[in-house]
Amino acid sequence: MISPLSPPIAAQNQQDALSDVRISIFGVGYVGAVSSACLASLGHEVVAVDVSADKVAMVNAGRSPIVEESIDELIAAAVATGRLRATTDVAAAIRGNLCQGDGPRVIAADAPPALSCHQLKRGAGMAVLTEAQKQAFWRDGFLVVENAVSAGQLAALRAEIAGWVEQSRAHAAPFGPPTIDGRPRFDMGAEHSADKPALRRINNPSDISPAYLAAMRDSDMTEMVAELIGPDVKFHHCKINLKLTGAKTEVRYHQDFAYTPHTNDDIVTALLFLDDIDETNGALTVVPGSHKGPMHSLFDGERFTGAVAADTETALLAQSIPCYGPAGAVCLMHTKLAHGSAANAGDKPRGLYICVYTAADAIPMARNPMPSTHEGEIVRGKPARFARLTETRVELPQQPKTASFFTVQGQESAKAAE
Ligand SMILES: O=C(O)CCC(=O)C(=O)O
Repeated sequence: MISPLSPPIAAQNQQDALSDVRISIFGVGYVGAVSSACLASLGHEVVAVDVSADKVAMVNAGRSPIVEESIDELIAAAVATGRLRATTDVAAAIRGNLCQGDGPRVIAADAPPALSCHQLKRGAGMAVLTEAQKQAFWRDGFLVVENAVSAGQLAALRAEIAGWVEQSRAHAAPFGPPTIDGRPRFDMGAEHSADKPALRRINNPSDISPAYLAAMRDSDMTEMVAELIGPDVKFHHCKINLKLTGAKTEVRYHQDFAYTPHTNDDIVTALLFLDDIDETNGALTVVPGSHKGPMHSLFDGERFTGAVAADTETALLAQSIPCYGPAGAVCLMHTKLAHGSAANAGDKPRGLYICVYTAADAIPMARNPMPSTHEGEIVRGKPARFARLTETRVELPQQPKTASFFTVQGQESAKAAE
């Protein structure tokens, strides 16, 4: 219950001094709605921000989006006096241009935060990545940043995966709505069974899932990529690599550019952690600085193996470091960075949502190994009028025919009984 708002005399002077504080509160859940109502009834000017247009409309109509004693009256009174209003416009709320007067400003968030720190920065027109982070990316060829999608986005992505893993139990071989080049959407390792699913790949989930499409198009991850290779950024393809517990999937060392050569290498592979990743569950490992060259061939003679030669791999592994982080973190990786990963030896799954973005003026020099209905979509800025050429000689990859590159790298898919 909310206590009646009659501040004690001792607090009255302090309240008068603060009565022109302008406050933006993010989220009108229990904490945000109650705080907004109480602070407005104390005389402050409050702008409540929420992603839900319905909640915002309720507050502006003088009604509470939550159930709590007295809150409807407080909100109705605060809205009637003009001290409380609600909006979905994050930027305006942060910049303060919804408030009147020049009093001090406070920005507060509902708990759990309705908006990530990156979203608040974006809303205020600030960069998501710091200069030091950008320099680290160009120096090392990779950067791990936490909270690259909101908590809500992450939950939606994980819920989709759980559903797809369940579906895979009913299949003995790669299945699903085909990709636009006619290959199965879902691929499982040879060890897959109904009891112990080994779903290892979902090709272009953004083609079939609104949650994956939204995370690809409009998340802090997208923004970070734009700050590295933007302002004009184009989507190339995406995939999910899963290593469920007991699965044998590993990723042999390679550089992505050898699969997806373009006229220039302003290309970022963003690997979003769908699970907490540590030393137990097959973390991505990378060789810092390897994006500066050389490019390693993925051919053994005339055969495209999709991986570097064994002795090269040994040398790269000796210089490699792992990328750990909580679910929701992203590893932003330069397209020429050498990387791979071992099998999951632990008891928790490891999922990565992998989105490939290019500068708009990087033009493919080979067919997309995983064509998407969204290929070429401009996710930030505008399309390029000119192609930018920085590459002089590139080895052209072979087009995959099977459900995923794991087969190219020598790891068979599950097979239905004859
Ligand atoms: O799943 C991983 O650990 C790395 C993914 C990767 O290198 C790829 O799919 O190209």
